Amino acid sequence: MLKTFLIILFLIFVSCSENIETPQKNSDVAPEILTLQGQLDTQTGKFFLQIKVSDYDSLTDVKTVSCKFFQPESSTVFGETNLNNDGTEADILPKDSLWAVVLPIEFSIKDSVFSPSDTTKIFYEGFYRFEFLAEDFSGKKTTFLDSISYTAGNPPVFTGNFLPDTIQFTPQNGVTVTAFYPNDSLFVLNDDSLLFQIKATLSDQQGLQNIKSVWLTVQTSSGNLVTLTLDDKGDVFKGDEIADDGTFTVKLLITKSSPTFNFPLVFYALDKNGLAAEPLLDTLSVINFFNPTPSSSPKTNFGGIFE
Ligand SMILES: [Ca+2]
Ligand SMILES: [Ca+2]
Ligand SMILES: [Ca+2]
Repeated sequence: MLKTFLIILFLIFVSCSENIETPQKNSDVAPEILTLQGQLDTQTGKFFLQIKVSDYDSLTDVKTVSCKFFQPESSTVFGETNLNNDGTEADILPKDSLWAVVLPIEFSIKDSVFSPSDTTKIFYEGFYRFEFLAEDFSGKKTTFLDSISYTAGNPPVFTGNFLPDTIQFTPQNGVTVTAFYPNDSLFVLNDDSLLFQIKATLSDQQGLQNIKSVWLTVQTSSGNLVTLTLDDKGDVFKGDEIADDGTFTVKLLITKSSPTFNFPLVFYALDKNGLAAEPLLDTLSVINFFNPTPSSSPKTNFGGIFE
């Protein structure tokens, strides 16, 4: 009798101490999804997602967090993935309230543009939509819908350019090179070659640092297309006087071997979001008394600029 009483007393004690140390799990409460943070890294094309999930019982009661993802303007599920909370990849700390994942590059990338210096990615603009599902160990589920907007901004704009209108080689005192610049300025040199600058000025609503590359093409008299990069790095060799001022420059040499020809020039620019400026067209006229006719067939020394 006493023994039975002691056992009952012991059982009451054990059940009471359990109640004190671990509160009764309320399995009627589903996890709660709180805040979505996300960002498209336009350098790598990676789309980071991080979501805050809480659970009334405890953080460790959240079993899985997954999400379906949709491209802008699309109602078709592009993909579905689990988010991590183990402190690996995009997740910073393990077993906290933040779950994270990196979505595949194919999700956000629309196209790639090749410029002379590198490859730029173009991404879908608009609202990327996400449908989250969190489930706890008692099988309670919560869904949460949210979106992240991405806009690429505005393309760069050419605000001006500067180069000679005409370069002339004449047999005076040996060879005289004359460069006729816009606004009637003249540059005269007694030599058989001329080193001159080509400049382009640009603006971008996202700031000059948003401009990624500026280049021009020169069409030779035989139809070849030569590409030249313009710099805004204060590179003296390229003739750029001030770095990061929006004036992009290249320095070129022209010699009396150049044919008489109106060389078509096209200026191009691309920003870091892959947006292209409206191309700027110009012409450089070469009048050469030593070489009066343009070449009729492609030159063998392919790569010359004014040939
Ligand atoms: Ca975490
Ligand atoms: Ca821009
Ligand atoms: Ca500059």
